[in-house]
Amino acid sequence: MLKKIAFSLSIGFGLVSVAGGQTADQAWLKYRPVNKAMDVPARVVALGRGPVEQNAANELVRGLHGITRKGELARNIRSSSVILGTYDEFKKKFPGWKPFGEVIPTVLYIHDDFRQDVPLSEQRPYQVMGRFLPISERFAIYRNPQLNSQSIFIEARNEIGILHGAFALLRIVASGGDLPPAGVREIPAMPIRWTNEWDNADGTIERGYGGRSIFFEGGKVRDDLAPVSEYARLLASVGINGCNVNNVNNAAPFLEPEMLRGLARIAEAMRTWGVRLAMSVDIASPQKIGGLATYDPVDPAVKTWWAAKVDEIYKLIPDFAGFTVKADSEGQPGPASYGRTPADAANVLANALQLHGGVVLYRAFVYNHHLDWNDPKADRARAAYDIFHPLDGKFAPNVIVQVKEGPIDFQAREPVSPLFAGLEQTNGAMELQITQEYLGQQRHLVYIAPMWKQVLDSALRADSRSTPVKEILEGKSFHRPLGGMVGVACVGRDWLGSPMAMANLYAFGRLAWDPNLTPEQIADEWTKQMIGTDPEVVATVRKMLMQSWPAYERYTGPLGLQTLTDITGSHYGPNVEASENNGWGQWHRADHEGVGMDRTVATGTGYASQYPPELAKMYENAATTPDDVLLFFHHVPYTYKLHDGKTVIQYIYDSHYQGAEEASELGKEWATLKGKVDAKLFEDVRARLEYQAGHAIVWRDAVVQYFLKLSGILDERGRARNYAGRLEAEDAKLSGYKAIDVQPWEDASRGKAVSCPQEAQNACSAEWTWSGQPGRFDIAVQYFDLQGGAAKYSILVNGKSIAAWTADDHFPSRRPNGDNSTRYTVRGVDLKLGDAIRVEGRAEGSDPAALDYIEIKAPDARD
Ligand code: GCW
Repeated sequence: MLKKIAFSLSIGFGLVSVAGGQTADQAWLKYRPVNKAMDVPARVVALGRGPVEQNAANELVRGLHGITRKGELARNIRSSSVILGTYDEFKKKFPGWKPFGEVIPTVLYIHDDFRQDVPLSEQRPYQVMGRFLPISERFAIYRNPQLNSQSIFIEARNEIGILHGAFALLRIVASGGDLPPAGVREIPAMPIRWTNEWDNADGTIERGYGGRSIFFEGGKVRDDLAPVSEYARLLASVGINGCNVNNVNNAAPFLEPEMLRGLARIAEAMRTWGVRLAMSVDIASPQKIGGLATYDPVDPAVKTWWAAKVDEIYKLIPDFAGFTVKADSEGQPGPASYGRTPADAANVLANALQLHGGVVLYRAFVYNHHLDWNDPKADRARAAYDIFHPLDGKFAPNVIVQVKEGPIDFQAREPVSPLFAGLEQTNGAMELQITQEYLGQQRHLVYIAPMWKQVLDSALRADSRSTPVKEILEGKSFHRPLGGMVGVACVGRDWLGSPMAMANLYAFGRLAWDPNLTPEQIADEWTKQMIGTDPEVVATVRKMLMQSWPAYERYTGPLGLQTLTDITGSHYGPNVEASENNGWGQWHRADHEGVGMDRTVATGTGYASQYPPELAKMYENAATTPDDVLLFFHHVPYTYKLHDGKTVIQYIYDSHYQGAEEASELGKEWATLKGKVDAKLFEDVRARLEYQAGHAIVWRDAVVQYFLKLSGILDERGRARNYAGRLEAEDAKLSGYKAIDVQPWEDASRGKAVSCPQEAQNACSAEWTWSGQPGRFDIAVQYFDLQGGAAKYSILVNGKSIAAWTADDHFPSRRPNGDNSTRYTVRGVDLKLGDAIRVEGRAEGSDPAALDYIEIKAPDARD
């Protein structure tokens, strides 16, 4: 203990997190001891005194101390040490020293004026980009036999590179790995590696599922910004170098002077972690908060207003990274109000920022959400390309067009946006969603890295060349200096709200740093740091993570149908028709005959033609369109045969059954790790996976019974609407409970459930008599857990209670439906002929203890 105190004093911060505080070690920076850790010197020497370098040294000491139980900050290189420094510092300390294998990225050569002997910050006309060039973030880690073979050098051009190097070394040590004999040399693939947070000034977070904002509360920046520093530490550990902290919607108040002073504090909290602050701005700000009569971007007064505002920001935040803009989209004002283009708007901001070295991330998520759904040519997917492709070459050099990875909106599967290939003379960044808005909102385990990786590797074949998306973003394909990846994270005071979801934040940073990493590699790295280095744990978690996205796609919306969820509401549970008959344009056009959106040139919206010729040709024809996006491009009859000969309708049935089965596998795999992982984590993840398995059944049954009714075509395997062991609540002997029609109908088994009305004094019951074989069974109770109260349920056999629970979760929606339909399973119940099985429900508040069915099945293998 004494040692611990001495240690923490010597490095200036506590080892143990403050009780109740939000810390990076709740995520993957745990720095736990590992078996046979690599041999690292205990002494850490920073050659320079700069704040980022000092921070890197402190982090190394903290990490090494945790993992190897030794680690101290030292001033002199007496014995073997880990030595950190910039090139200049190494040169001074070790005469004759040369950088270890310096590599200049190819993209730099595109600037005729790039000179290796001139500091990056002084290079013009791309001065603005100097701050963003990946080369300023490169690092090398190696043992230098000429100087001291026991020592490890971490060298970089700039301090920020040293920080990346320190984290890279810690990652190796924490994973139980070793430094390769040839050392490690890394340079990030892309300059822009940012997260976007959709935090509002009042402390709420749009599409956030991990609690309230760590940045804002009550219209102001929070007093306690310790969690912000911890977040920046997490981001830095995976190479993220920018964070936009406020929502792209409702951004105007953030430019008010008091808020800017608060933002300066946030920037300060992140600065020593090399994470630069960016903010979202409302294009109408000159009018909304500036008192001007207009916000027309080409109006001289508007230009002057922005220039002055930007000056004000840089006085407070000298390393401010830039603006993100959502305009002319989903109700946000934009240049279209004045007949101006996105380029007009972006360039006004860019010109103001250019003087200070800032950039504009202008979002291509611009579309009309009042489309006419009766118009077969209307297509939201077309919008980004239709609007931005004609503007290619018209954006200022420090503008980056931020394009969502697919043409719609973060669905479980979309084709890659054609706009990546449609901007050859414009910088492009890809926007991904780390927060799982459409992917189970962190209640479902969905590891998204495999999807991102597919997108990054997608060959768009622009100009009939090899132009995978990752090379476009890296700037290689079209020689663009500024590109990258932006991840919408929406972390809150409970990080992402689920421990396993942190794998996505981790993976995002790692892929933006190096898109050639595989999702499996990243899963292993994360698991070793977050959960444990035991090979069985690593292999099992990797398997679970890798299964999770395909499973989710199968039980929600396969074949490119998109996530068949409540599009105008929660974006969570199943609601197949919600996307139809409204202007939002996420249509799948399912009718009695067939399903899918015709986006061909010949008979549809023509979207397919936005791709470079080879892909356009492939997507134009259903026979050459990959099955997994078939219904995104084509409207086909249910009997249309996929590449393996299966019909579309049978695929829909099979996929949902398979996906739900795979979701239940996840829980079984995790169960094998009992005793091998932290007990609290084990129970937390176990409960979540059990919920997910139940909710996957809700999804399965909803989509399957919907398409069965619509198509009238039976499931060849007889499963659709034949539920073995299921006893419907509406068929039970009811006391107090009344049958209700659930909306949408497909969210309840056979469309009906029972609900406990007020006149029943809140106490109701449903009873069934067991008429099957005697034996031991699992009994699943499917009920609706509404947020307006904590209803109580119990299940009794012959009057004897066998389980009781409270429905006190906070699911979306206030009506019983697929958002809140939940399964509780009692395992190992003995039943004999004639036994009375009763579920009692006690309503509370506006939660009427609604009940869908019970299902009696052979015991699950996991027990
Ligand atoms: O997917 C939609 C979300 C909105 C979001 C919007 C966007 C911030 O449902 O919540 O608004 O995308 O990306 O701008």
